[in-house]
Formats: sequence, C-alpha cells, structure tokens
Amino acid sequence: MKQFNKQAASLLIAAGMGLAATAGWSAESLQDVMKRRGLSQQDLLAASKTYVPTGKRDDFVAFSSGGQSGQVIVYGIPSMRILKYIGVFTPEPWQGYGFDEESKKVLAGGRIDGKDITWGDTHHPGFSETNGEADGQFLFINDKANPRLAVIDLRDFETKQIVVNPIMKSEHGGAFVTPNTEYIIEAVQYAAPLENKKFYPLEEFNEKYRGAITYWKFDRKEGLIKPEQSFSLELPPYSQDLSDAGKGPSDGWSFTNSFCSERYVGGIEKGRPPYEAGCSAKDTDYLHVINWKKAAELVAQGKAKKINGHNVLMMETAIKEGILFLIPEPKSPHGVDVTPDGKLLVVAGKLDTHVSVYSFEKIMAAIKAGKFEGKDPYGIPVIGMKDALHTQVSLGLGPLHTQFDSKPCVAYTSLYVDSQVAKWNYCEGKVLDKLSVHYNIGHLMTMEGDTMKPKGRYLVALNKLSIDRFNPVGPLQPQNHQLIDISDDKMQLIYDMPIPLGEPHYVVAIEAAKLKPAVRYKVGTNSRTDKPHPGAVRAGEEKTIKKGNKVEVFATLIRSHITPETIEVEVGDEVTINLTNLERAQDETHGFTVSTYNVHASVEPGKTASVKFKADKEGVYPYYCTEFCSALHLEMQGYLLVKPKGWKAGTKTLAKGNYTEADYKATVKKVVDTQAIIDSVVAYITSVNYKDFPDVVAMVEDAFDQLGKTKGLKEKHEGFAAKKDWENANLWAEQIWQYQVKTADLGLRAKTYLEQNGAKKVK
Ligand code: K7E
Ligand code: CUA
Repeated sequence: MKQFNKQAASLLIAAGMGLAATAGWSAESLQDVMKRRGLSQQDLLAASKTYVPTGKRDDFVAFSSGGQSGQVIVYGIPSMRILKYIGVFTPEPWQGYGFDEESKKVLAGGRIDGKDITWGDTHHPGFSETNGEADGQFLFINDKANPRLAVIDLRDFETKQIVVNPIMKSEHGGAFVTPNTEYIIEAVQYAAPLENKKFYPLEEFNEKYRGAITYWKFDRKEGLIKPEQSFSLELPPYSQDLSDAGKGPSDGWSFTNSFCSERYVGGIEKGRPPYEAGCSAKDTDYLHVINWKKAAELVAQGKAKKINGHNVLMMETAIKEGILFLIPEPKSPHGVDVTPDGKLLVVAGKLDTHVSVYSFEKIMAAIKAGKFEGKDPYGIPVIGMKDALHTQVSLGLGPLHTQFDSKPCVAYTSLYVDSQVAKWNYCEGKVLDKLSVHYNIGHLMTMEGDTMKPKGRYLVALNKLSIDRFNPVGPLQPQNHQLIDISDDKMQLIYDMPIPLGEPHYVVAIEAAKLKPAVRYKVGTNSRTDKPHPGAVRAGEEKTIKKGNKVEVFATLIRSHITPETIEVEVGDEVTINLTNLERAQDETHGFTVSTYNVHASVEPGKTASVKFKADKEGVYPYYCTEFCSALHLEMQGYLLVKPKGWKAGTKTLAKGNYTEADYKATVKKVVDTQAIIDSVVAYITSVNYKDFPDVVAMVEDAFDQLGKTKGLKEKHEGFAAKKDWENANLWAEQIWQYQVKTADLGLRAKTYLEQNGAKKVK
C-alpha cells in the first residue's frame, strides 16, 4: 500500500500537479460547492438526511413491486440505493433464475394449463408477520395478470415457490397476511366463471360470473404455501380490489373493497357506454366483511364445495353461517386499511373527496343486533353505512391509499388527482398537512406502516408519472419514488428516485436490523428447496458419469478453476452439469455458462446448482465462470467437446510449452517470497483477537483451505525437476503460487478488516 501511494505521488508530480494545485482543490468549501451547483440550504438539509456515507448502512430496507417486470426491487431507506432485483415471475439471468434447473422448477410452479408464463404484473408485496409485526422472515407478492402468488425467503432473498390461483382469472388484492401469517389473502379483480375453461356469455354475467377471495395457508416451518389446506369464498361479481386483515380486536376478520358493484358490462364496439361510465354510476360500492377464522372452521367441517379440486365456501353457505357482510362505501374506492390498533378501517373513494373511517366495534354491534339495511341481489346482509361509520374527512381529489405513522391517530393518504400526500388525524377527523409530489401518486408507504407497530420517520410516495424530474430517456419514462421525511409536523420532500423497471404499485419497508440474511449456504445446498443437492460433491470427488446418452457431470468451482476442465460428450447426449461452489468467503460467487446452450447459473458460496441441455450440435463450446471472482477469473474456463458419433482419438498429444530450468528456479523463488508475505500476514492476524470477528474467521478458514491445496505439490514439482521435465516442474510450482495468491488475497482482506474494525492485540 505504501509503495502504491509513493508511486501515485510520483505520477502526480510527473503530471505537473504540484502541492499548490492539490491545496486548491481541497480548499473548495461547502459554500463554494453550493454556489457552483446552485444548491439551497433546503437542498443541503435534504442531502444530509438521505446521504449514507461509504461503509455505513441504511436504517430500513424496502421491497418494491417491480410492476410489469415480474420482479421485486430491494432498496435502502433513506439512501434509496438499489440493493437487489429478485427474480420472481420473470427469469433473471444474473441470479441464474430461469436458466438453472433448480429455479426452472420454481418457475414451473407458475405454469398455467401446462404453459410457461414468464412475466408477471406484480402489485403488492407483503411481509410475513408475527403478532401483527413484520418479522423479516418471508415476503409474498402477487401477479395480477395471471392470478399467482410467490413466496420469497428473506434468508437468501430467493423465490422459493409460485402458486396459481385455482379459481380466478385475474387478481389484484394480494398479498395481505393475517397477523401471524396463518393465511395470505388474495382477492379477485375481474369477475369470471370460477370453473376452469368454462364459457358463459356476458349476458349471464350476474348469474355465472363470480368474484372470490382466497386464503392461502402458509406453513412457516417449511416456508411454503400449502394449496391443499387453502380455501376460497365465492363472492358476487363486484370487482373485488384490495384487502386487509383485521388485527388486535379485529383479528379473525378480513376486509375487501370493490369498485364495480354496478356489475356493468361494457361494449363500446356495440355502441354501449364504456366500462368506466357504467362502473362508476352508483354513489357507493361494497366493503366486504369476512370472518375468516370461522370460514376456516367451516371448511374443516366439510362445508366447502370442490371447484377445480379446490375448497370453495359458496355464498349461500357463507350467508347462512353468518360470516359474510357488506357495507356501502363511497365511491369507486381503492383499498381498505386497518389502523394499527385494529379498531378502525379507512376507505378512500377515488371519485369522492372523502376518506371514510369505519368502526370495527360498530360493525360488530350491527351484526350482533341483526341490524341490516337490506340485502344485496345475492342475499348478503348489508350493514347501513351510518351504523358503521366512525367519521368522514374531506382530504382532496382522488384519494387512494392510506398508511399509518408511529404517532397515534396519524395517517397519510395519497391524492392521485391532486398529486399530493395528505397527513390527517383519523381519530378526530381533521387534516394536518399537505405536500405536493411529482406526479400522480398511487400508493404511499411508511416504515412498517401497515403493521401493528408502524415505525414512522419516512414515507415513500409511489408516483405514477415523473414527467420533468429526470434526464429524458425517451417516451417511456421512469416512475418516481419520492422520499418524504415525516418526523416533524410538516412533511419534507427529500429525495427523488427513478424506478426504471416497471410500475411498482406498492412497496413495503422493514427495519434493517430485522433482516438476517445468510452470506453462505451449507456446502451442497439446493437453494430453492433448502435441502442437500444430490448433485453436490466435495473437492476431489468430481466425476463424469455416462449412462446411455445421458452424461452427468459433478463439478466444483473454487478460485480460479472449474473441475473438470474438459467435458467430452457425443452429439445428441443429454448433459447435466452439477456445480458446487466450495468457497466459504463472503461474496465469492462463481457463475457458469456454456457457449450457445442458453444456460447460466449463479453459484454463491456453498450452493449447488445444475444446468441441463441437449448437446445437439457437434463442435467445441467454451464454458467459463461469469463472475469476476479473482485475478485469474478469465482463466476459469474449460471446453465442452461435442464429438461426432463414433469419433476415435488419434495419437497426437497436447502441444508443449518451452520452459527452461531458469524458468523453474524463478517460479520457485516467487513461491518462497510469497510464503514470507503470507507468514507475516498470518503473524498479524493471530496476534489479534480475530476469532471475535466471524467474517474474518470465515476468510481465514478459506485462506487455509486454499493453502492446504498446495499439499504434495512441492514433492510433485521437485520430482519433475529431478527428471528435468521443466514444463511440469514449472507449472506445478506455478500452481502452488496460484493457491498462495488466493491465500494472500484473503489474508490481506482479513487484515484490512481487522485494522478497520478495531481488532485488539492478544497476548
Ligand atoms: Cu396500482 Cu394497489 Cu395495484 Cu393502487 S394498486 S395505485
Ligand atoms: Cu469464478 Cu470467475
């Protein structure tokens, strides 16, 4: 390092940049920068609230829907730095998602009628909860276009499961979890017949088309949804929208709103007024109130009907058993949000200036007293709006979604038409503050804001249009996530973040400290099932097995070679390559691909992944590691030889290099010198309390693992030297040096880490 600084200094002097010039740069003051860049005090304050200096981390981690990309976007708050894209419904090449066999199986879970669907319209991510609080274990997200739900394990941020809704043709209101993640709620959007592939004309809309709500059973231990233990409720064709689960006093109940309870069927092409006119004609739609705990009991008692092999409680049963009620809600609403204490429900009608706050207590009282204002056309009891309302507050134009603060009674509602966030008090029903956003806000989100313990501090406005906020990139413009400081009485806009991957309808954020993702797998793990991978091998056990026309390779990856380095098959063979990454060090991922066979795997430390293809073309296909993993990364390569049928090897041998005794001696000297460096690093590491740093322990383990591989090589190169085989002598000595370089690399990294993290001398 010292040497590098000296070199750098002499380079600078050579380039004519003397000390005076350097002093000039460093003299630029904060005021100078503000002037030069045209920044105000306000800008500076905002910058200091969002800037996270190098080496520091964000307080919250956000998981955003990736909209039409079918992925999830992970970013930090307040820095708004993107941390990851998680492949969910769509292949994601970097992670090998959709290009290795393990992830293909996950995606195959999302096939509909035997067909791959390789995109998704993701809308609402939701965290798993324990006692109504986000617990950081799992994330769920829905696909509106092709009614599906996915499970992401937050131990490794990988998608583990996709399930297809058995009775819906589209869905929007997912994923919402019950307070202990007993169920994940998914509600239909556009009504259709519940039976699969059943045709009914639109004239039979009221009789044969149906809405529904599905309660997916989640098995936390296995980390999987259990379709056979899940069930649905048949609902009227009212275009059900978003849901929320009750909590605290309202636990056991769930609430779902709707927007086209007119049951209007459009047909512009036939001269009929369009859907938008017919679906907004009435002043109210219906909030659905469902007792899911009782519904689950009824299903267990066998009161459900099987539709497409799935348990469905029919409306008739739900009405008879008293578990389904409706309440009028104004007007074309978009979502229902239960307050953190579970006592109130907030509904905002897009075409009304009000938010309506309903009281769970009043709803229960009406149900208990049998006090209904009537029935809907399907016989569902309707509770009078007046009997259920707590208060109504006029907020502005186009109110959509609501989130909650850590401060009691404080809520934030998005105003789509006004392009504003309204801060208001839902207990007393008054507006507290308004802030303009850019532009046309859809959802908004506060930290853990839909749990029982919101954390306050920040709010993200998810704006549909960005218009003039960013450098132009053509007609398709990014969306704009705006960060708002909500710690004071007045909201303050502090950051604009372009989202370039799709329309993220919703995002959820969690305290970073609650997430405890692993940095490595147990060696030989299939990350998609979390079980030992049958294709895993340890160092020295690599092999290729051929049975008929099936070739299976059991390979390992470690800096900087792939074992084996040649794979020989015959044209037409079906090839499976299992790859185990033997590394233990953090972030030492290797990638793997074979030229033109459209396979790719990302093999993180400890993981085993496999790729499979038919070697249907004669020829020579290089394979290589796709992650720049080490100085000799480019050399992490090999050849797949696809030979013609019946091909016989000739007598020609591999060409030899031109090595002399002097080359060999120089290499041996290099090995001795490098060992001295390693010894000094080891002396330092063992002189301090390195065992108190788990990350360092892993690095040291890996370093010694690399060094251990030199065993026996000294005897080997000396043996060849004795026979004056300078090529083999030199190259085996060189291989020792390669292992030493990796050892030194890890050792130096460990040393730097210890120095920067205050390691203490031990006696
Ligand atoms: Cu766009 Cu929740 Cu799907 Cu509102 S949703 S904006
Ligand atoms: Cu391994 Cu590059």
